[in-house]
Amino acid sequence: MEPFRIKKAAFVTSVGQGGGYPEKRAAEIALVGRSNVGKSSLINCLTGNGKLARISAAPGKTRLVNYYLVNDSFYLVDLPGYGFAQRSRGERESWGKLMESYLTSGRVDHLLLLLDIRHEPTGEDRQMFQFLLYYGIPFTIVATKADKVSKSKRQPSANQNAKLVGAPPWGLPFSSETGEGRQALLDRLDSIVSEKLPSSKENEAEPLTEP
Ligand SMILES: Nc1nc2c(ncn2[C@@H]2O[C@H](COP(=O)(O)OP(=O)(O)OP(=O)(O)O)[C@@H](O)[C@H]2O)c(=O)[nH]1
Ligand SMILES: [Mg+2]
Repeated sequence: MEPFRIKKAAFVTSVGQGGGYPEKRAAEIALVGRSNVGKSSLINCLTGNGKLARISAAPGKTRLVNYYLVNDSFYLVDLPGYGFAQRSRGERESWGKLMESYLTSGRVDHLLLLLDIRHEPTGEDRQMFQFLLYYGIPFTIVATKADKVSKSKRQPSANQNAKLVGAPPWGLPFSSETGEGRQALLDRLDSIVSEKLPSSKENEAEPLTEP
């Protein structure tokens, strides 16, 4: 299979609690995970545009549901992170409402659940995993900041974190700093998107006739 390439990626819109989601004309792949785990950085790394999504060393940078359209064929959706202790109760509640309305909207086709490769998953990570199981949302576990652990520990730590969150014991080690795991993730997204959206050739195929 040809390695998948991103030819273009552009910001589409930001959505808050008031709604205003874009027309559902492309597959949606959304990123969830703790604040500061590297969701926005992963989008920038995948798209090769360091300025596309706002990133910050301080947790809580992404506050809205941000849509990026890739190759005119699928959306990457950046979500605000959870587990950010400094947030007020009101902020946590509005985060919960925003996430719940997005994740139960039936719009999301695949979730990337990001877990920091260095740390054991938290109770909130496990809750998020239970939530996506409950709603039957297909997922991939991505172990971020892989550059922070030695090479020999990367795959075992990614697998262990997937297991600890309650998922089958496989995670994809990923680093936005070095690009490790980038092509593997792109190829995975490509196969997710092509299964979701039959190619135009298939759409144009002659209808099957009864023998
Ligand atoms: N070493 C290393 N640092 C990373 C990596 N990915 C992200 N970071 C750093 O981690 C911090 C947080 O990154 P963000 O991408 O803003 O994290 P986020 O998950 O979008 O955070 P919120 O928007 O608060 O939910 C930044 O300082 C990044 O530079 C990585 O692969 N390796
Ligand atoms: Mg962010």
